[in-house]
Amino acid sequence: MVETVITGTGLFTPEDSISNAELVRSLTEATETWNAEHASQIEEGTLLARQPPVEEFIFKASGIKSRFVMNKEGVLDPTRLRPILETRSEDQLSIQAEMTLPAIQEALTQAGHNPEDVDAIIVGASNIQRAYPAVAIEIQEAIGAGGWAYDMNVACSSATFSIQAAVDALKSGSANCVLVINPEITSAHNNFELRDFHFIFGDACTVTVLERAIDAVASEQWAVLGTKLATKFSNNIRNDFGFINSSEIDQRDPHEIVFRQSGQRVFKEVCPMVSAHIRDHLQTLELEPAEIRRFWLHQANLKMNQLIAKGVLGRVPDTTEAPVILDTYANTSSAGSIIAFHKNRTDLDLGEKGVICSFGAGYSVGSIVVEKTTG
Ligand code: CO8
Repeated sequence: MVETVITGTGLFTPEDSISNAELVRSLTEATETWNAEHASQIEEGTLLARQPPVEEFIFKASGIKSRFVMNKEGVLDPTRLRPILETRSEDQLSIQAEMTLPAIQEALTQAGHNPEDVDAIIVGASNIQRAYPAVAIEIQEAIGAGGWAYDMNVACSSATFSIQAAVDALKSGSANCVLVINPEITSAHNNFELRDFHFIFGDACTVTVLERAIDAVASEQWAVLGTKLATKFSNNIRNDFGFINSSEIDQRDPHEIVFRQSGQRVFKEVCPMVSAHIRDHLQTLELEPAEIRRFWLHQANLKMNQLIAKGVLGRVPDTTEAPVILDTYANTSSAGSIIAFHKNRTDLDLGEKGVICSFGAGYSVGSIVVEKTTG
């Protein structure tokens, strides 16, 4: 059997960070303005007054304290509530390609490779900045990599789904050194106008280097013992933004063409699905949950992660077993579980095993079981 290994990871964290208090202050002002502008309809009963956000609710409901964003000024401007991003010409590197470069450099340095060694790039993200040409191909050109590149989108599971695609490419021989890149600019596709959604997301980019064990030179290596993906259709997390929008007979409400969800339903339906998925995956690999030293879970909600890990282990894990990064990063969609892996793995001993697991819109669930083999 061809053994595939993760030989490096990289992380780009934007400079701007926004605390819950700052976010709540700006949305409170925007809510008061909106209610004043719609006072007559609210009085007539044709519109409901918007409720201002409550800072304490955010941490209690989600475990989030702050988030990083590509542009703080625009998000916090109560008259705008979205980032201010420059419009770039075709000759300039696009913003989504640009944010990947520091993370690529870090990941390749760990792997002991140069960009010319890379012969496949998969960009997986919840929101890709344009339909084509692929951002992955733009990155390939920018770093001087060879081979092939493409973009894919499986929402929050884009990293694990693209890791499985990379593993399959390495096993089949269609690639030798694959970069999986997850550049998430969630702030440009979040709804900062509504208190239910404004606090959930943050921006970041992760990169993972995968190759065959026989080619690897990195001082730290993680064997991929197995990958398992699953999907089940649900409308509970949805974003109808797309090229059809402008041709539709009935123009959509602007709130439909950004992120929206039924958070409670997602919570109730996804937690048992993910616990069962991980248990099944471990069983297939003839591993007991107790043999897993660490769970690098998707970072959407702290209670959700505790419930999922409890469904696997039979008890609530501590933060060394299931590390938390969403307190400072919030939900960075596909990047979340890889950020957790990137920041919390060096203390594991050789032979120790862990599970990288994502879950999100689709629904989609992906798990990658890894073992530290070198380092
Ligand atoms: N301040 C005060 N009150 C609030 C606030 C706030 N900020 N937000 C909500 N409330 C209110 C609600 O309005 C509601 O009031 P009422 O009862 O009067 O209607 C009340 O609090 C309770 O609301 P909820 O039931 O929604 O609260 P929960 O306790 O369920 O917490 C959560 C909400 C945190 C959203 C929780 O349900 C959750 O985390 N669910 C799981 C979410 C999840 O994992 N989603 C995955 C989505 S990500 C993904 O798959 C990829 C998409 C990525 C796209 C990125 C683009 C941006």
